[in-house]
Formats: sequence, C-alpha cells, structure tokens
Amino acid sequence: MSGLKGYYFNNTTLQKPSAHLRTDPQIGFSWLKEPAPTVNPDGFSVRWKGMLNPPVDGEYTFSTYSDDGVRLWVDDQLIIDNWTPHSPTTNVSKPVKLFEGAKYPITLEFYDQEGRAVIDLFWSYPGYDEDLIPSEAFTATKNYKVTVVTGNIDYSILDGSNVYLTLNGTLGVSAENYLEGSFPTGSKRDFDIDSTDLGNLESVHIRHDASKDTDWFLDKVIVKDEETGQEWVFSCGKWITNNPAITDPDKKLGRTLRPGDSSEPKGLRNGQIIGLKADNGVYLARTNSLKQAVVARVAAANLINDPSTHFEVVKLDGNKVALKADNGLFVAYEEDQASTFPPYRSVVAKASKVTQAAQFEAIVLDGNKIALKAVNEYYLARTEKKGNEFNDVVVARVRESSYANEPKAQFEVTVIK
Ligand SMILES: [Ca+2]
Ligand SMILES: [Ca+2]
Repeated sequence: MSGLKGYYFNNTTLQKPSAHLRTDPQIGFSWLKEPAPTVNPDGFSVRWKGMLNPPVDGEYTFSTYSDDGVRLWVDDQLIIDNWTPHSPTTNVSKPVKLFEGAKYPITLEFYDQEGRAVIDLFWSYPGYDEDLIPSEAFTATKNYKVTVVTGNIDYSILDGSNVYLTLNGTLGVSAENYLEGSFPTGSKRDFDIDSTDLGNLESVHIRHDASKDTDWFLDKVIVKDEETGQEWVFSCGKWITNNPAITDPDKKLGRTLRPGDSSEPKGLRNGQIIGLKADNGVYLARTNSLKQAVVARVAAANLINDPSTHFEVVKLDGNKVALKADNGLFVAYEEDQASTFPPYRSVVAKASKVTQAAQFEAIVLDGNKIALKAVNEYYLARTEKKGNEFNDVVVARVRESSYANEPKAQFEVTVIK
C-alpha cells in the first residue's frame, strides 16, 4: 500500500498506546483542529513509518516545514532534528545518496504543542525540484509486536550476545531485526518490528552470535499484527547454543520456527507437578544423599526408593516435556564419567553438571500412563535384559548404552497439584 503508516498519540512524546492509526498517502498537513476525532487538537504527536522507494539513483535532499517539533530518519540516519516548540519552520537535511530499486526505512516524528499544527515532508533530487514526497514513493509498513519468551530453566541466560529475528510470510520476508538487550531466565521481552505487510506468517528465524553468553533456552516467539490483532505463536522449546556441554542433540545458534500448535500432551500441563510411578509399582525417582536427583532402580535396587521426589513439567513442545525434580535438579542428565554408579545403574543428572536439555517425548498415552523417550532417542526408562540383578525396570542411560533400550516401562502420572 502506498503511503506511510501514521501512529497518532494523545501526548507530545509519542507514548503508547496510540489514539489513532491510519495510512497517510502524503505528509502535507495543516491542522487548526484535531487531526482525527480521537486525537487531541493540541498536545498530540505522530510517528509516520514506512519504506521509501527512490525513483532514480542520486543525492536526495529532504526538508520539512513544521509547527512544532520534527525529526526525520532515512535509512536509519537521523537527518532532520528540530524537536522543539516553534512556529512554522523549514529544516533541510544534508544530501543522502539513494539508489533506485532499493527500499529505505523512513520515520518521521512530529508533535504539536498548541495552536496550529503543520507538517510537510519534501524531497528534491537531480532533475526534480522540491515537492511533497508523492505517495507512490512510500510503502506503508506494519508494526509487528514480537514477544520473546525465554524458558524458566536453570542456566539459560543470554546476556551480551546479539540476537536477530527475521519474519517470513506469504507476502515477503522482513529485514533481519536486531533484538537489543539481554534475555534472562524466565523473561518475556517485547519488541516492535516494522516491516512491509508480510501476509500470513509462515516461519521466523531467530539466532544469536554467541559473542558473550551462549546458553539460551528459547521457549517461544509470539508475533502479533497490532492492526488486525492476528497472532502467531512460534514454539521453540530448545536450546540455541553452541555449548558442547549442553546435551541437546542438535545444538544450533539459529533456529527456524513454524507456527505450531503448542498442543500439550494429554493430561500434562506446563508447570504441573507430577509424580512418576513405574508400572511395577516403584517410583521412578528419588533424591539420594549425594543431593543428586536420581532415577531409582526398581525392584532390585539397593537404593532406597523414596517416592517423595516429584517432577515439574517445565516445558512443552508438541508432546515433549522436560521434567524437573522438586529438589531443583533435572531428571535428565549428563553422564558423569567419574560417577560411582555403574553406567547400567540408575542414571540422573548431577547438580552442577545438569544441562537440563533433555526432553522427553510422551510416546504412550494410555489413560494416565506414559512412556518417556529422551530426545536423543534413548529411552528414559526401559526394561533391563542382562543379568538377574537388573532384570527390572531401569532408567536408560541417555547417551550410549550397551543395553538395548526398550521402551516398555510406563509411568503413571500422579498429579500432585
Ligand atoms: Ca493544535
Ligand atoms: Ca503548534
């Protein structure tokens, strides 16, 4: 659509929420009264945003005639800045080199303190005398409100690394947008992204450069078209990291996310506290004296099975869950080579080395019974085949095992709260 998107505010400082939103074909206004029924006659401000499409290569000069304050950015450069109350005044930019066929972001900000409100936006370029910028030189943009949700997962923090997001829709692809700031554990951060109308969003790509922190567990990205109210949810539920200590089978610094249904496994809700009881009647997990969350071996275990450890479903991605024991340690683990546990015994995460990355797919839903399969394809629980001592339900090792993993064990979900 030709023109610039105008966000009108009932204050002089462009503070949201806006009182009016419309596409203005050209910027050439002189208002003695209010610019729109919902906007103040005095003490209002406007931000116009869009893309500029130069008709020829050359040096362009921009000018404004305003009452009161005005600021103009072209190609993200502030080229006119007279943010003061004043009577009608002309401001002229330095020449800006632009190329035909390219699209440049343009933002014009304006406020009227009192009295007459005047704002004109002109340009001139070789072979073209100064005139109002015509509507066909503008492409109106949309404002996409982006919410980035970082998982409430230990060790996930992204601070100091640069994050970038690209939106991909049926009508086009946005620029790659820099998302400034840090992404602490469990945080929700909002960003405004301007782009031409992208149509129905089909995917987003999000990445960071690991220039400082790298361990980022991204829960999801939510994108909302503020004009239409349409919202897309892009579930991630994965690490974005290059840290070899993270037991995520596909460590990546960037991920393409598609609008998923974030449907939850039947009977499990994010944040729900559950107990897991193996179908041989023994509990899956307990806390031992070493302060490790351990998965209990079952019948033949020489460890005391303490059914007092419960698990919180900390994230959901499709039918995947992560389970966090109520002692704060994750069930999922990284095998500690120095462990005193034989590798075929119970496995679990050690506190300091827990990488909390393992997720479990609930592969069997039978009433309230589930089987848990780790994302690396090894089953969390299986039936031990070798030997007499361990021919019971055990928790599979997650990385490698000399035993066949058999996803026979099921677990009853006891909802604690
Ligand atoms: Ca006025
Ligand atoms: Ca005025």
